[in-house]
Amino acid sequence: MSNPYFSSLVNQQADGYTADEFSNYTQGGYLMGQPQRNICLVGHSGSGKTTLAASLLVRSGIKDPIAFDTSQEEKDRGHSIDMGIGSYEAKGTRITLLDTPGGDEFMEEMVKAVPVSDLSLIVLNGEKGVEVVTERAWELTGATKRPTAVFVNMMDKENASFDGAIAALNDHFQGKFVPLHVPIKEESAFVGVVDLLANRSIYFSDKSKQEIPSDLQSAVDQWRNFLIEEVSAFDDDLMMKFLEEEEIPADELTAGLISGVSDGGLVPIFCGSAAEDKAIDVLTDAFVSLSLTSAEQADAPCAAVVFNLAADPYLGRLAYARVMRGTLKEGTTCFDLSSGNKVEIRDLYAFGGTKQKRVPQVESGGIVAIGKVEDLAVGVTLAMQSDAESFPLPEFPKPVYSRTIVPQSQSDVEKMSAALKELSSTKATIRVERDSVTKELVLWGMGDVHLTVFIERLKNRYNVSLDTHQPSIPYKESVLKQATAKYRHKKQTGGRGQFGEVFLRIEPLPRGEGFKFINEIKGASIPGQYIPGVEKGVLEAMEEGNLAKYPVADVSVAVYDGSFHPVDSSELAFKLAARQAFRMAVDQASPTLLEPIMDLQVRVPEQYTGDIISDLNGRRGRILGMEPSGRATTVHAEVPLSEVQSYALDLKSLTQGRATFQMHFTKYQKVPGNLQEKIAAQAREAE
Ligand SMILES: Nc1nc2c(ncn2[C@@H]2O[C@H](COP(=O)(O)OP(=O)(O)OP(=O)(O)O)[C@@H](O)[C@H]2O)c(=O)[nH]1
Ligand SMILES: [Mg+2]
Repeated sequence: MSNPYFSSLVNQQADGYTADEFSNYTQGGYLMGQPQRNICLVGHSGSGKTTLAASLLVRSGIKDPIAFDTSQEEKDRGHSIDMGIGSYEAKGTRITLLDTPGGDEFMEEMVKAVPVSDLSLIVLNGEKGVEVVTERAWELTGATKRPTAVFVNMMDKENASFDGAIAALNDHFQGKFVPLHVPIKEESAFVGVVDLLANRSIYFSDKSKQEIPSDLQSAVDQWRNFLIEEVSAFDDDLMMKFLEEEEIPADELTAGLISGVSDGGLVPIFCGSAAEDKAIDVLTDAFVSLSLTSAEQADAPCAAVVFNLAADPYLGRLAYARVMRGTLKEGTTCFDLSSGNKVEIRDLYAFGGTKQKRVPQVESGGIVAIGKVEDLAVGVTLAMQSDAESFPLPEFPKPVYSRTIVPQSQSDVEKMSAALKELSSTKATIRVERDSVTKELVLWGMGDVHLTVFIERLKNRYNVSLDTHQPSIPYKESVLKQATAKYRHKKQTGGRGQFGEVFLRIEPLPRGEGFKFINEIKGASIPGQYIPGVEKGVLEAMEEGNLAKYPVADVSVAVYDGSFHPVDSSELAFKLAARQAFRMAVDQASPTLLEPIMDLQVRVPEQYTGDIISDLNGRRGRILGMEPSGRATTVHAEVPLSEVQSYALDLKSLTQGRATFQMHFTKYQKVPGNLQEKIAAQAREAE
């Protein structure tokens, strides 16, 4: 799609990207045989993930890493929105960093990044310790026994506390956390760390100095003993040495640690300062040595999982995949295991520090972007064999917050639909749908910030301007009892007249059953050719509504008698008669309004359970059950949609962002009498 945002970027990029450079990469076999480590950075917003990712790239010699927070919306906010991917080389290993946003409404990126990473690094703000999104990150990694490590960042700050962070981790999560560092502070300055594996100090300003400060010695002894004890549990030889109090060399300890981390049992903790580039070299060493990729063979039949989609300003739509098995090669054809469709692998790009590079193939363990593929969805597995095993991603959170979108001008109307389709297809937690009752175009997402960013992006990239408002509630109408009515439509307008008479009986149907039309005419009171006219008239009247102009649902309508005129009757005359008869029958049948009811699962820390339940009661909610899960409780309830349209925002302020919830439409239900009158009056006013 051509648009001003993309073409301006294409021009900028073209300057630094020569054709020679391109062909070099296609010849070079850029990734062949090189060990790969994919590391995702996860954790709460503002803990310093993006700063750390950029510092690591700079450290490796990349001068101007532009891999992270590149979009206008990220620059404006100073927060990540999309997954950022950058890579560098250390000790012959290619390390690919997946930097994820820590905003709770952007959790989708974390769900995509963790499963394709060899190690997840949870970044903590050293002053704040465990925060809300730290908990979400832990659920995805440590709690599922995936290889995980922790980096306590911002140790340069005066109030940062490594001990506090360790205590918070142990307090919140059931993991075997083993510190590998102890920070060294002089006055309040962060000057070095004690490396517990090597049992020596590293000073940032004086590489020759190794002694352990005397005031730290007892803490170091205690943590080193703890480390040896925990690591020994993963290695029988070490256990023997530990029990017999033999000296354990650093390399044996490291080897034990690797097996402890790779099966998710041990979670090493590092500390440093991303902004001041302190103690982050050690992290790179750990990425190389601690995150073992499983024994994947490059010559097995290829399988790769698509974990991310992006609209690249220069290369167009890219599908990011991690090769799980075998080698993904340009020019081959794979199966999309979800749809069964064949997918031609045309352009493959791997990641340098600052730009994507064309490559002929990528071996198992590698992360690659596939160009020129339009129809791939996030989460699909591509494989050479159509019956290969797929690698499913965890379930994404479902959108819970909606706004109606309205184009600002005629030119926005024209551009909107293609732009919406292209942008929303890259995100699993964004959905656009036309409400069948209100006819409004509704944008669904995770919260206000999420949707605001999406709408800004439509403006910045596609020059589409949209206004938003709270969606109207798609009420429906129905009846509570049986009633009958008859109507004769008769018109004499000179020439041929119109005549049709219809007797209708209306009855309520069980909720959700919609509409049933029954023809009970026996004999010739209404000739067969006019019956479709009767049904059409009923359907039109149902669509128009009666009480408050909402569509009528869950009714059965029988035509049981009538009369006709041999010359003046027509399908149209019977349609008009049926429309009127239907309205009259509804008036007699206790008409009622129905409202959409949502099924809600709210997961809250225990201390908020009482508040959540009384709040839901205040929203006309019906509590269906409560289930403890760890230190949280899941409250299950049914609540009318009109009461939870801004629940995503309200729940955040009720619980300081500590709760999460899922919500989906479950059924229509009668609106209580007092409210029904109010809604009907509003609908009449709006006309
Ligand atoms: N003093 C100090 N500040 C830091 C450090 N690391 C990051 N910061 C600052 O903290 C702020 C947030 O850093 P980011 O790297 O954007 O945080 P993030 O985790 O990527 O945040 P999200 O993208 O919102 O999830 C920035 O102003 C950084 O400069 C650190 O080690 N020390
Ligand atoms: Mg960030």
